[in-house]
Amino acid sequence: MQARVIMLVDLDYFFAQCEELRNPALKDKPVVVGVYSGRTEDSGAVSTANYVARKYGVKSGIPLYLAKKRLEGTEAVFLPVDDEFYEHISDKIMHALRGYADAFEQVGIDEAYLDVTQKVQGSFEAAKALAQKIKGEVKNQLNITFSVGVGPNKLVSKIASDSQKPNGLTIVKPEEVKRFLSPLPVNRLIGVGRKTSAKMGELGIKTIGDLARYDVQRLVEILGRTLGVYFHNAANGVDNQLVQEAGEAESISRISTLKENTRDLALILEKTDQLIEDIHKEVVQRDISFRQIGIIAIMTDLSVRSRSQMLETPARYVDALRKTVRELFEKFLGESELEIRRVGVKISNFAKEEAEQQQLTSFFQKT
Ligand code: DCP
Ligand code: CA
Ligand code: CA
Repeated sequence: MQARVIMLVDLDYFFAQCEELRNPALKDKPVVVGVYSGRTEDSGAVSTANYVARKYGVKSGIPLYLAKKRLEGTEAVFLPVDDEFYEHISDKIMHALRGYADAFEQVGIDEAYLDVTQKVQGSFEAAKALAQKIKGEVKNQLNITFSVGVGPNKLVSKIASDSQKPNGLTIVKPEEVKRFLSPLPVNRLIGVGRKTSAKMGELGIKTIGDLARYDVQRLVEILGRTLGVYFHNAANGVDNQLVQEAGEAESISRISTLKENTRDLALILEKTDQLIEDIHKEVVQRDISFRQIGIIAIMTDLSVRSRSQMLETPARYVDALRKTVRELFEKFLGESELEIRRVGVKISNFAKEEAEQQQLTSFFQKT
């Protein structure tokens, strides 16, 4: 199998960069974006700060009063978070990035994985050129900078993207993975928090290289099978997770021919109930929930019609399916004259907990 080429794009000092975008005069000043809890004027925490402010030791998570203190005597500008605006900018960038990838997966508001294996025909040199091109085009069109990591899988590209910021570009070829990861502290691996890293420290494991060399059997005894194996693989730069679009790309559908051509709701629902049972089995088996429900009707003239409904919250039960399918068919019959020959039910927009490995990473995913 051809080695994969995966890119992770992480937007630089994102909330603060958005603020600079709509007010370029901020650019040379320290900019701090924070969540004001409202108790006193300065209570709350820093969401992020631009790189000018970071020179003064201001960073995500510290209290606002402390940021104020560290920036005393500067022209620092403090702003409250404006999620809606950041989402809007994020959507535009993600839309642009998606076009460069064979497969695309957004993670949080300011990160996305791009599988570009086909696009660059497996070449890391070509991937470097592509990353530079994307950087240039996004800077030109949207005036936003970001850091890129390129590696043979998601794990390596993510760590690579963190290693040079802002506006960084870090390429780690398959043969360089070990050398790249080895000297880094273990807490650079997703899932190694303070507790785990303390535990590993007691075992003499300080770097990812230490962890990679550590006896996997021992690791499993200490951390349990799932974590032990996960960390062993991760430390060795092994990660098979696919880059895949969350939701919309996937759907489950069933179609079947009615006993007779009809416009009778009861007859139609009798058939769709069977289809729903079948779909639901797959929902349970795959342990997913869905947000979109659709119906398909193939008319006696063989034309295909469809209708769908987006739910407010993800559902996973038969009841929600039955109810929505019924409503959609009621409405559909009111709008069309022809008799129906075949009917179908389709669900999409999945939220999912799929393989064990994926569960692990989403569980650990830092935003
Ligand atoms: N964020 C937040 N609170 C945190 C961490 C982050 O509200 N404790 C928000 C603000 C960030 C955004 O999430 O702009 C993205 O987080 P990152 O960790 O990617 O940090 P930045 O994009 O701000 O900076 P960097 O240039 O280091 O990526
Ligand atoms: Ca990020
Ligand atoms: Ca970022």
